[in-house]
Amino acid sequence: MATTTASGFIHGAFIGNRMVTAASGDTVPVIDPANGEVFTHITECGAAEVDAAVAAGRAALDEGEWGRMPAFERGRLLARLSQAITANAVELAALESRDTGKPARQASADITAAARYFEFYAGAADKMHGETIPYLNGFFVATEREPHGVVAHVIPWNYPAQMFGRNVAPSLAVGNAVVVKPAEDACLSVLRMAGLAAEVGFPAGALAVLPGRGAVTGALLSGHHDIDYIAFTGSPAVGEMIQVAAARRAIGCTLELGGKSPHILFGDADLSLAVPAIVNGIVNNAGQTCSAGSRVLVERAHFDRLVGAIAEAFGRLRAGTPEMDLDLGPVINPGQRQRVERFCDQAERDGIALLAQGSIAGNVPDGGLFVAPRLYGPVDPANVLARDEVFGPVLCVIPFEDEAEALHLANDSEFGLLAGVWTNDGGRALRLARRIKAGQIYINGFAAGGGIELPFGGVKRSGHGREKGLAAMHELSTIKTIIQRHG
Ligand code: TAP
Repeated sequence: MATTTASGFIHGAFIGNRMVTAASGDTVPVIDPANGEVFTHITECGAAEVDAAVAAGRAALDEGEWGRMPAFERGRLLARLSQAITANAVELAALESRDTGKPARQASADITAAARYFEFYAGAADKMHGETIPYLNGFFVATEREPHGVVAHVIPWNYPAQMFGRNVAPSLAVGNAVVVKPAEDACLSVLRMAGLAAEVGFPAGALAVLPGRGAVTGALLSGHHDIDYIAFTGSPAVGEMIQVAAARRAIGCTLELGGKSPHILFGDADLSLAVPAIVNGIVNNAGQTCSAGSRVLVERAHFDRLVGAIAEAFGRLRAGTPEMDLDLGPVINPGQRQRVERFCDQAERDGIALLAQGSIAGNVPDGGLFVAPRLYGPVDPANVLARDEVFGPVLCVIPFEDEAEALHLANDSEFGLLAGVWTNDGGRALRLARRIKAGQIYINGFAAGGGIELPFGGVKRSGHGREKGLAAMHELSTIKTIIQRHG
């Protein structure tokens, strides 16, 4: 998926099952977060490429093989793509590590998850049923599920391969033509998987990938007059723009905008389960996870013991290059590192105690974008560290007196994506789970993002709509009602 031109080695866009470079000749440099150096360039798609991708999708639906393909055959193609991703997993994981800085094991797990998305939706493609509806005498009424049409998927840099699977697999499964705008910082695995889709037989136009900056390619795609739906994952600020772009044309959109997800940790919790899950929930992917568990609400009567156990584990964490394969890699770009450091500097100015700090391996390259994981607390619930999404390996602890205060603090956030409840009191856990305002609640477990089968998404400023599971197929399709008079 790359070509050599006068301006160097460039990763092109994927349109109509071919790799093309932008007519403008514009490119964007891509840095390796582990050493801060530019290692390749991507083409930057402009209006010509966005028009071409959307038109190819429209033609694939209206005139091409894709729009006529039976659901079970779509499923077979998805299954073949899943197998191709698995067969190329080593290469894809290496690309993902280079592009994002992820430790090798985490990148490899992400590729496995991407393949699993296609496997899951391959099996589901021909199992979306309509229903019949009793109506007036002399009428037969049935509903059927239809694709929206040409769907724009704007995805972020934190999990490029997983985001590709999470968005593209259900969207293709229901029969949409899909146009993906990956993030400029990390899109190489996405382009490679699009190439694999062509190799396994997806017809031209079913899938396009348009690299480029968000303010250019992303804005052109989300504002395009001929798209039928937008699925967006990223920051609340850009999410608002996407919602406005969708509203202008009265089309639907899904927004997944991150969170400030709490753990509620009671004194009776099994710490052998809770501590590793809480630590991993903020350290995985260097904390750059929308569903990271970034605040821990701790029962005050047991504060020292509970927080001591988390601090001990936090102090052992180590950051390093993908090849070192330690607990976390670098963050994605210099701006992201500055953002995390700003929060830490502010915490120090606010006099918040640093309870534990992990380390950065001594032999990482000088220009690497590494951040040592930090645990702060106790933090005032009104402090910016307790309220804003850091998007880095920074965890804060907040004490609570009782169940009522824990519930209040959990819900005292503009976000509502995930929550974890840690207690051996089953009644208490379920009471809280039912009253916390969030899209996913874990009890005695926590996996940022959770399984492929599990509907996922937020409430409040975390966004709306559901991804993953069969819910994603409902979100990415619409219902048509057919009413027939038969006399
Ligand atoms: P965004 O800037 O929202 O980027 C997400 C996607 O939207 C990328 O593909 C981006 O392209 C694209 N985009 C940017 N501006 C656009 C526009 N005007 N129109 C259409 N698409 C546009 O999020 P990010 O880069 O992932 O993170 C930015 C900040 O948001 C981070 O500092 C992070 O803390 C926070 N945040 C991120 C997330 C997730 S899940 N990523 C969740 C919550 C908060 P380019 O990347 O190529 O510009």
